[in-house]
Amino acid sequence: MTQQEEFSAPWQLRAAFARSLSDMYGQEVPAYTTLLEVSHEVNADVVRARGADAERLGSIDRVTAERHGAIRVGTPTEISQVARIFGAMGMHPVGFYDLRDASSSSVPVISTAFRPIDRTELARNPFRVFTSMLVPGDRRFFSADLQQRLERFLGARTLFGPELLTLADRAEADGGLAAGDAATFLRLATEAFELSREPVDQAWYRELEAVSAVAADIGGVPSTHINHLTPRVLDIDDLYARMEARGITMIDAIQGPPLWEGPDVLLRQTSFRALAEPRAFRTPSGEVVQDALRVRFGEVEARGIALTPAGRARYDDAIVRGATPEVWRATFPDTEAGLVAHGLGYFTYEVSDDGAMRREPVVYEDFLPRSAAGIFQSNLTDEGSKDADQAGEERDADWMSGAVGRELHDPFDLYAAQVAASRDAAATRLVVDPESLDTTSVTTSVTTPDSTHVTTPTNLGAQA
Ligand code: OOG
Ligand code: NI
Repeated sequence: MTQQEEFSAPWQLRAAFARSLSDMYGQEVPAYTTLLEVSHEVNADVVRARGADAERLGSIDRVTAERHGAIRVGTPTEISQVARIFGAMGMHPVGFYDLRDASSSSVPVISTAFRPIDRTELARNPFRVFTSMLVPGDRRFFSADLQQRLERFLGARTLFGPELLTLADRAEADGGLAAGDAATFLRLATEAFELSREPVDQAWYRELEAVSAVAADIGGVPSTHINHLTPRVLDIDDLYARMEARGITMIDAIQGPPLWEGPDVLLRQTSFRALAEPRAFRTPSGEVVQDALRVRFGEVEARGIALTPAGRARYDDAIVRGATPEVWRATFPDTEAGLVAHGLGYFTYEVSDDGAMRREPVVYEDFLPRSAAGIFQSNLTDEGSKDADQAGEERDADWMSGAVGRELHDPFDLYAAQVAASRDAAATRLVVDPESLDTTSVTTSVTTPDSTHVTTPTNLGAQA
């Protein structure tokens, strides 16, 4: 094969980067490898037990390769560089999360997620990275003096070298990279997220840690690292039990919706506790000593149906009342048809060859601030300090978009556009006006769109 033929498209860079990061993280955090093994066992068992129905929210190939990563940076310059690196892989900033208010302990960050945004790209590889950025100007956490020293420290470091950024820009401009450049790009991008072995300035790290362990993890060291890499499972309750049976201590709960008999919505997540990893520290007298830090953990998630703003409002309300099956029964219909009837979930429509219209749930591709805060919080060894009497610094999606230097996509808009596109295509197929498309008469498929359909007619079929 010639070099020319070995050109890597953005999705290929994304898939290769997710694999390379996963290999690196498995070497750094062996418990992650156990988590992957158990996830694969659980998924294989679910597919055996439930057959095609197990693939309703994504093919088993997609789910097996599916990961989300979490990274944390310090400044607008750094997050704009992150955006260039992920832009090369066809990943765009989606959503705004303010974790400063979502957590009771000290988590002084705001976040977005970089991910593919169109349907075919998501199906090819849905790799996403939850990316958080410090807010050093927030007086609830940092004094003016500490802010100044923190910003000076962050301003003086380089997380991503010029070669990596040049290759990222080239990939984005050219729609991919030739073989040699792709290999270099993937190597440099992976290295940028390895845990540094350089001794950490002890006094500086501990000073920040007293304010917030997250602030120390971000601004206490001159490099960044992947914080966790999360596989997707089809049965998270089963996974939780199997991990504990293997002697790995999990956090107390599964975050998000409870286990219940109705449709899975949004996202359920859990994790194993951050492990003590050996790290070298340089003491104020210049001596290098060995100590340990607990910052990196292993998370796993199960994904459900994306909710509309109305569905999300119900979710937000239900979650504060306690994520119990009773609360869920009082809040959500127990069938997909019920979610549709009440306008709570997103579903696409497709016309099959026999003219019948099928409805497919749209999988939730994003994150939840409360769960994210719960995951951050459950893995902190210390609450840190937060002065709730101080005014917080205003931050919103527009501010984040400016920092990232790109449009920040709204998750609801992306889901709604996907639904609208499917309705237009279905209407065209049926030669009707999209407005008059009757989506109440559908066939509920129990398989993925690209496999053979076993269908349960719920109504009359085609509207021709
Ligand atoms: C990010 C925590 C949020 C999730 O899955 O909700 C997150 C972090 O720990 O940096 O990854
Ligand atoms: Ni996560």
